[in-house]
Amino acid sequence: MSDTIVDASRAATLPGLAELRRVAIVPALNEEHAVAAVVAELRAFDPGMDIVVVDDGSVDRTSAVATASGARVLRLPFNLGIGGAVQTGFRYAYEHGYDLAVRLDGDGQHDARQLGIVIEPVLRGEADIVVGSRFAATGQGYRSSRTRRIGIRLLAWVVSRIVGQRVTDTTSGFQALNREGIALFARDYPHDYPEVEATVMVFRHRLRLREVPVSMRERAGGRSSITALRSIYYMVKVLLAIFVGLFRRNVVPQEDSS
Ligand SMILES: Nc1nc2c(ncn2[C@@H]2O[C@H](COP(=O)(O)OP(=O)(O)OP(=O)(O)O)[C@@H](O)[C@H]2O)c(=O)[nH]1
Ligand SMILES: [Mg+2]
Repeated sequence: MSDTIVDASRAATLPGLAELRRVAIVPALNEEHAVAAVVAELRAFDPGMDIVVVDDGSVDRTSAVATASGARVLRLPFNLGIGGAVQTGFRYAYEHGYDLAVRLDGDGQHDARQLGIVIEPVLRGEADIVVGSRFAATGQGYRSSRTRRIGIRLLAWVVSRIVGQRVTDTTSGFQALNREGIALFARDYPHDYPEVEATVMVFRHRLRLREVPVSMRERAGGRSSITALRSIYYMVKVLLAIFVGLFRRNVVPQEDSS
């Protein structure tokens, strides 16, 4: 791991962060074996960051484990899917007046020690949304199945063309957002397989997106939702959604006065 990652591994080293109201949003579906470690890592990174686990209709002990580890748990009455779960987190962040939100998965694949790298461009006012990318770094990237890698590359290529900026990882759920980013996603967030469409949405609303290189861990346990067949379904569906989305009218979110 590089020095930069070590240096930024604790929030205390980030100037200006302590003054912000900040929250971590952690979507979790049946992550009873992973979620406690995620909460502990977040706490170790930044004891002043609130942690919200969105339990997306789990049938295991995810809520109980997350509560016991000290997180606030928003328990959805049934499975909304990742988009609905994440948007619930952003609505919470927006309504509770948070200045900064980070989002990371409840399965432990995102390493909270790398949050410093993801948060920094937001703190410096250089981006509204920062995405931790597995493919932005040169050299050895993230290893995942061949179909999935090809799919991710193709989506990144299409999205880069549409938005006019190079993006390498349109499916990453490892992110940091300022108030404008939180407001956008609180109001409008795609469903089903949301991250790709969300990336396009960010540009269409003229928010600034920046990628930073991160490494991600392999899934520790549980079952991946994405099989080879689903990868293909995902690709077709997301590409269609992007093209349909191009014809949608833009709704630029205003600060809510209600
Ligand atoms: N698959 C899935 N995940 C959900 C849902 N709701 C919340 N999540 C959480 O969203 C996060 C990302 O989902 P994953 O299935 O890990 O997706 P992924 O990381 O792209 O895929 P893997 O590499 O297989 O882990 C995890 O923390 C899930 O627990 C849902 O309805 N479906
Ligand atoms: Mg995962």
